[in-house]
Amino acid sequence: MKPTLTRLSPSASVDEVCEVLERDGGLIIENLVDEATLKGLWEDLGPALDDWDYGDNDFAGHRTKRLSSLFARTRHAATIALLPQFLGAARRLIQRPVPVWMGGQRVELAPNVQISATQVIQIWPDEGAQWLHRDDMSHLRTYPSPISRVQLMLAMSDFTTENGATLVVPGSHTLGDEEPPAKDQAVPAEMTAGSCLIWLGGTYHGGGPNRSDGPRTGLTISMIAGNMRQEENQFLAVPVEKVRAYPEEVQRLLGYDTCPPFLGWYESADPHLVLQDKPAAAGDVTGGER
Ligand SMILES: O=C(O)CCC(=O)C(=O)O
Ligand SMILES: [Fe+2]
Repeated sequence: MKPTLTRLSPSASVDEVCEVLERDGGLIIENLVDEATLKGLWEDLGPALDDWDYGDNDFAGHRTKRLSSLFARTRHAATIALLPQFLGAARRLIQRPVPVWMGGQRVELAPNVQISATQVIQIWPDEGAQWLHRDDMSHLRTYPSPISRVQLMLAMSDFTTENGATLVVPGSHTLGDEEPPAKDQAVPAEMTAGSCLIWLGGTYHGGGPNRSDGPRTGLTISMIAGNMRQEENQFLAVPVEKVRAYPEEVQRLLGYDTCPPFLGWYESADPHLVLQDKPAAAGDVTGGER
């Protein structure tokens, strides 16, 4: 029997989201994003998408447009990254403590989370199905594996079976490395504009084939553990003056943060200091003699 994707309402709690994600590896939250945010995203991203070229390989697609650097292109990217069920679930599932010895002390340290990749993916008519994959293959994860990536796909237009709704294999997040994903178990994440698919880095999925006569547009943001390299280089993607205009939580999610105990330091200090107006001092990060 073909599995299904659980659908939750926008009032779903982080507990519920985590429970379903751990069980199924993916779910849909219907009508999570309001009209005004959707409209703002289209205003900010639509013109660039119109001018954008298609991809040029089998993974990125040949009839698919991919627009990245979203935190440089639209402030609404922050609204999506901060959706409580998405960020809350990512924090809960990724920030799991790991025991280490610090001298004679057994201490538990948990990673922080950070934004990994941001992209609008617009699949045009006659695009074929993308091959099923795990997104955390970019970090060469082997399975079984702790959860290190949680991802969201916002439907900026309706997602249907005909127009290329993301294909998801529920339950595939627990498959071992030697087990290939079962194509016949892939379910299209059909959802209306404003709804979101959330899935784990280990869940097999892929862009669906577009057999309709119009494009399908989705916006994706992934969260990963802070001790992994960001897939999209956010320090190059988002100019620092744009980073400065975001709230501190977003700045830290973009990578201006350390992962416990001290990964990512700059001048032996918290890299967030480069965004603050601090006088240069020894050990400070805002300048001074090196
Ligand atoms: O566009 C989609 O529905 C999914 C695309 C995808 O999974 C990817 O490019 O990694
Ligand atoms: Fe993917």
